[in-house]
Amino acid sequence: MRTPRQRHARGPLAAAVSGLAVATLAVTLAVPAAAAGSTLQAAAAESGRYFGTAIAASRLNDSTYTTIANREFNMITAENEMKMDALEPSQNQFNYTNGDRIVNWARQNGKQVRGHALAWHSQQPGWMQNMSGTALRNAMLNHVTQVATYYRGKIHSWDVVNEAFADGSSGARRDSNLQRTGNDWIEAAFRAARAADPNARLCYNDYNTDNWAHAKTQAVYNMVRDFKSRGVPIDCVGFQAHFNSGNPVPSNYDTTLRNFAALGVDVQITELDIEGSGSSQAQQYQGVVQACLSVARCTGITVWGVRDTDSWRASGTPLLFDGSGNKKAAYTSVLNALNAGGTPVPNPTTPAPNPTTPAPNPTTPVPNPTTPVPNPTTPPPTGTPSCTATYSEGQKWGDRFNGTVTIRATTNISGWASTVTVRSPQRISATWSGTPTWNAAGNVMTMRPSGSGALAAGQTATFGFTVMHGGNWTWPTVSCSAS
Ligand code: 9MR
Repeated sequence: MRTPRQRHARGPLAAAVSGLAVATLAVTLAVPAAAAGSTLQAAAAESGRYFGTAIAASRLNDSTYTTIANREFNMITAENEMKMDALEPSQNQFNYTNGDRIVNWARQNGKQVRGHALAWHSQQPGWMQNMSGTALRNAMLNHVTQVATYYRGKIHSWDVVNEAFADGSSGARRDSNLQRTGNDWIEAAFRAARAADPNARLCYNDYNTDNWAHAKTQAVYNMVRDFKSRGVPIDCVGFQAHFNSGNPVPSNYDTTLRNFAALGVDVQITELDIEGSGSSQAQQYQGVVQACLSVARCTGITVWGVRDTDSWRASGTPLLFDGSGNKKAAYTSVLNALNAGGTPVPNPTTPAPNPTTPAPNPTTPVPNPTTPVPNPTTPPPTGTPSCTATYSEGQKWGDRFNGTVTIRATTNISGWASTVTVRSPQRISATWSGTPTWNAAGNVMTMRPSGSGALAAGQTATFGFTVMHGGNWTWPTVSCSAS
């Protein structure tokens, strides 16, 4: 199958336009070519998917950590801070401090949030562990309602119920205080979550459900099928995907994902980590990414931490960055697999973007009009900072399209800002690989680099965005100014 990039390969016109662009100082051109994504989020977005990570609030003041997280990922899960014990330490007294730190960090950086987790047998606050019967059922439903209401509008997907099935060959529900309140506790939690936040995708999330032949996988499948047939509000199934030598990536992983998706739910890989190192680890990561990319309703992948040293299984070095923040072989294999393209996520199965991208802020100053615009008729004195901006068309869907902008430094520059202007009724609903600000009308985005914007002459940087087109397919105009 041809990838989106192959479909939009450069033609003679594009080559000619590109030549012009290099000779021009500030360009507002549209070139039908897409560069391979140079970050995980950019590469995943080419096929309409997200790429996420778990974040720990305690590490948000570690700049190596936040730099990688901001650059590579556009979906954020709180590793522990939005669990029941964290949010409701005393009954009906909620503490959102650390959950908010993560949600706010994500939103301020233009990222979406997976909520984890509303109801779970584990990490319950002490007061809940000792409850049973109707009192526990009501306490659980109150927790679901309160938390989903508090975060309403900010959550892409909620893990509504986590890990409710037993391991092994029984195919039974896991015994727990919640299960003992009655077999319908899971659907009750889903209905409460839907009522509290009708726009969040509602997921069932579990581990050891990757191999299609396993009894636990079949049991979850049967529950989801039953929920769909009875109208229980479930939108997605999360596959945690914690792998190691005793629990390897199954060769039938794509079958599992495809069969669940065929029930009419999205599937997401929600906590991916694979113990190991080197090419063996890299190959297994590649297999997981390829499995997701082969299933249209596999809408995104989240790894369970940033660096190996951040992992709950640190000794197994299961993540994509080493303890110093260097990219591992596994990183490269994931990036390459994403860039190889896959089945695009079709429009109807993707949630409308929640307003998790910071809304255009009328108090944010518009791009500074006093910044001198390079004069295109006069060649600049050698050394005057300058850059070009080139638009490339990306994946298209019924309601939206992706675009990327390549910034090329034509001199050595210490920073850049690029404006992207969309036309009514278009609006930009998501961005990656940069920090956006907006004009008051919301139609002009100024994108600045998230880290240093320094580029040597000839070097490039890329950022991307999604446009909800509202029927207007006109390409945005883009320009660049350098300092
Ligand atoms: O990574 C989390 C670790 O920091 C916690 O100590 C642990 C406590 O249960 O939970 C870990 O995250 C788990 C996730 O919430 C659910 N799936 C399994 C994850 C790894 O244990």
